[in-house]
Amino acid sequence: MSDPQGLLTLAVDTARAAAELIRRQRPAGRVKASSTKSSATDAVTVVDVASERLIRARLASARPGDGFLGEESGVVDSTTGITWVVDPIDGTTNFVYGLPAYAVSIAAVRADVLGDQPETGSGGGTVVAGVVLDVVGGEEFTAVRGGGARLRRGPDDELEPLAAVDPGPIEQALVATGFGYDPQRRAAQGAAVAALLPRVRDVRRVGAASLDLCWLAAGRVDAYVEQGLKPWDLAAGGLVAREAGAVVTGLAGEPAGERLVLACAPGLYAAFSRLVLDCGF
Ligand code: LIP
Repeated sequence: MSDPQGLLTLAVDTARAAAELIRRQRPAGRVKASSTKSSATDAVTVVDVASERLIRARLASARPGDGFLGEESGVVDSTTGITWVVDPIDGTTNFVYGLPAYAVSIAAVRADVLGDQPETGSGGGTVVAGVVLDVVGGEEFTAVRGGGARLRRGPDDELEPLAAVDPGPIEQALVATGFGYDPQRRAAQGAAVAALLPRVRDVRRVGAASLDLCWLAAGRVDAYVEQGLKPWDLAAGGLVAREAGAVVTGLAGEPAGERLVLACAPGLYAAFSRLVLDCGF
């Protein structure tokens, strides 16, 4: 078993290498999707695949026997008790269009056989270290379980601690959200967000869950809610948000997962969770 700090150092080095590959391989203009997955808009590019291949190779070389769960290449069970949960480009649609909001997300999860979602308790794992690296802006959000969350704004900058900000009333909250790729699910999510919009300050739809969660940790939004997240969208950013003091959970005491992720500062949780239920998420 490795110490969380050692796992984090490996994750950060690997994320930096992947981000460099993504920057180098992204052509100017719009990127052509090489295939789609769950729907005609759920794009995959050759750079997604190349990034995940690099991440997988580096982690396997450094820690043979670890498990791996990646968005583009599926799952390998662990023989070491550690599984890596990886989104090689979180915010793929932004990457395709050249919108500067996409990240490499790498998390180390302590589990022999990973359940459907880390932190679910249903055979799931415990996220012990994670990094979310904003490929365009260069910001690195990191956390180890029980060790707090930090932000390095650039390669020459110091690490600064992160703390989710306790905002005022829910009516003043800036809420981040997102939508799945399934058209039917999007219709329901759109209706829920339409009901939410007049009852909060405003809504932001960035397109990368890992960045949404890290920006919550940095106080750039007050709350986040989304349905349909996969383990690789949630694992690293969820740890960063938790370690920055945010509540990251599902509805009615369920763990955060595909059904719903709700995240906010503790002082906002009662009002926000009531509002989320009331709006029909
Ligand atoms: C994205 C998520 C985002 C969601 C998008 C998409 P991907 O992940 O990070 O929160 O709203 O629809 O699922 O597919 O870019 O890795």
